[in-house]
Parts: sequence; C-alpha cells; structure tokens
Amino acid sequence: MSILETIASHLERGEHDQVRALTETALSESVDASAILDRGLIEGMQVVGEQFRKHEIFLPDVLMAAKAMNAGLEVLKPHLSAAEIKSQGKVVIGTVKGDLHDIGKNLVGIMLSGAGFEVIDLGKDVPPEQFVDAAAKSNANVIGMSALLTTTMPGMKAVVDLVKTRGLEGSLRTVIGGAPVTEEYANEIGADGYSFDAANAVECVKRLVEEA
Ligand code: B1M
Repeated sequence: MSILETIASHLERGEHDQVRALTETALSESVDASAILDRGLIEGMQVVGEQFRKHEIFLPDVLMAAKAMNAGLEVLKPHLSAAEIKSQGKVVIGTVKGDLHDIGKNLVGIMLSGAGFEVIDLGKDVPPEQFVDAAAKSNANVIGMSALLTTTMPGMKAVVDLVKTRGLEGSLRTVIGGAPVTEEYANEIGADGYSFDAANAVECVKRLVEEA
C-alpha cells in the first residue's frame, strides 16, 4: 500500500494522529502536497461519504473522519499556500445558513490565500445578510459560498438576490461551490461563477476580479 493509500485508510477510520503523522512523513519524503490532498485526504473522505450514504457507518464516524481530515489539512496548509504574494483582491467566504460542512470551504480559503487573495472567512451557518454586510464593510471583490446539502443551496440564491437588492452587483461578484452545486444551478440563481473544486475556485475568482 502506498503512503497516500495509507493516509486515506487511516482517515476512513478517523485516526487523526496517524493522519497528521503520515502527512508529515509524506511531505518529508517529497510527496507533492496536492497529491497528498487529492489522493490521500480527499480520496479517504469520499469513501467515508459513500459508506455514510449506504448507512454502513454513522455520524460520529463521519465526525472522526472530519477531525482526521482537518489534522492532515493543518499540516498541508503552509505547503498549499505560497507566502509573501501581493494581494490579488479580497474575498469573503463562508458556508451558507443551516449548513455545518466547512472542510471544502476551508480548502477554498487556503487555496485563495495561497494565490495571494485576502480571505475573510465567516465560518459556517452564515446568514445572507452577514455575507453581504461583511463584503460591503470590507470592500470585498467577491463573495464565495459553499453548500454541501441540497436543502441549504437556496441560501446561495438569497445572497445573490441581496447583492442585487443592495445595488452591489457590478462591484461585488458571487461564486458558489460544494458537492451538490452545479454550473446550471449557478446560472439559474444568477451567481457570477461556479467552481467544482478549490483549485478551480482560485481560477474563477481571478477571472471575476480581472473582469470587474
Ligand atoms: Co454531512 N452530508 N451531514 N457531515 N457529510 C454529506 C454532504 C452527504 C452527501 C453524505 C451522504 O449522505 N452521502 C449528505 C448530504 C445529502 C444531501 O444533501 N443531498 C450529508 C448529510 C445528510 C448530513 C447531515 C444532514 C446528517 C444528519 O445529521 N443526519 C448533517 C447535516 C449537518 C448540517 O450541515 N446542518 C451532516 C453532518 C456532517 C458532519 C458534521 C458529521 C461532517 C461535517 C464536518 C465538517 O465539515 N466540519 C459531515 C461530512 C464530513 C460529510 C461528508 C462525508 C464529507 C464532506 C467533506 O468534507 N468532503 C459528505 C459526503 C461527501 O461529500 N462525499 C457529507 C471533503 C471536502 C474536501 O469536499 O466539501 O465537497 P467538499 O468540497 C470540495 C468541492 O465541493 C469544492 O471544493 C472542495 C474540493 O476542492 N467546494 C467549493 C466546496 N465548497 C466550495 C466553494 C466554492 C468552490 C468550490 O466557491 C466558493
């Protein structure tokens, strides 16, 4: 079994100490940080999601896996973010109201910071007004929203609508993402961008800032 497969299998079992230690070992063996992320941590979390869907494991198991994922991400963070880059713009990010999933959103934040954006992370369960107030107050270029539940996706439309109601749509752009979110949904609700993963979110935000 490769070290990446070993990381994935410890993550599946929610063994955060092992995931942290193995992530450090992989980095010390010059394994690429994005390979550790994609083929170790995210791969393991996909298995967990599938097992949860089939009722083979339960919520506490998923929480343990999320803790292990965060332990690995903590170690990877400095390797995914390049330091000392001139600010490319300001992005307010958060997971929409009613939604407590924040691993993907955190990853988007890490990648945006690494690409030189100033990131204001509002956390999870963020009401629409908080997104727009924070963006207006900080003069942000973009609001990035994450949703992992089909039931919380309408929270994204509420933010897009509020940006329009407040007359900010020219200067403040919106980007959405998260496992159940699609490009069609972004078009349907009038969001300015959609990204399927964190690396793509950076490209999308760059494009929107350049266009503005
Ligand atoms: Co939840 N959960 N969960 N869960 N959970 C899912 C999402 C689910 C698909 C599992 C399943 O049934 N297979 C399912 C949703 C079904 C649906 O809506 N159709 C589900 C459910 C049902 C629930 C609860 C309702 C369970 C319950 O209570 N009965 C509950 C809801 C709580 C709430 O939010 N109110 C719940 C709770 C939890 C935990 C708290 C235990 C935990 C979250 C811990 C945390 O985040 N701190 C959790 C987890 C971990 C998951 C799964 C297993 C993994 C999610 C994850 O972190 N993936 C998930 C199954 C799955 O997705 N396979 C599941 C790894 C992460 C890196 O990927 O977040 O997709 P992801 O982010 C990706 C892209 O989507 C994208 O970039 C990232 C990769 O680069 N991306 C963006 C994300 N945000 C973006 C924003 C962007 C751009 C890209 O622009 C701004």
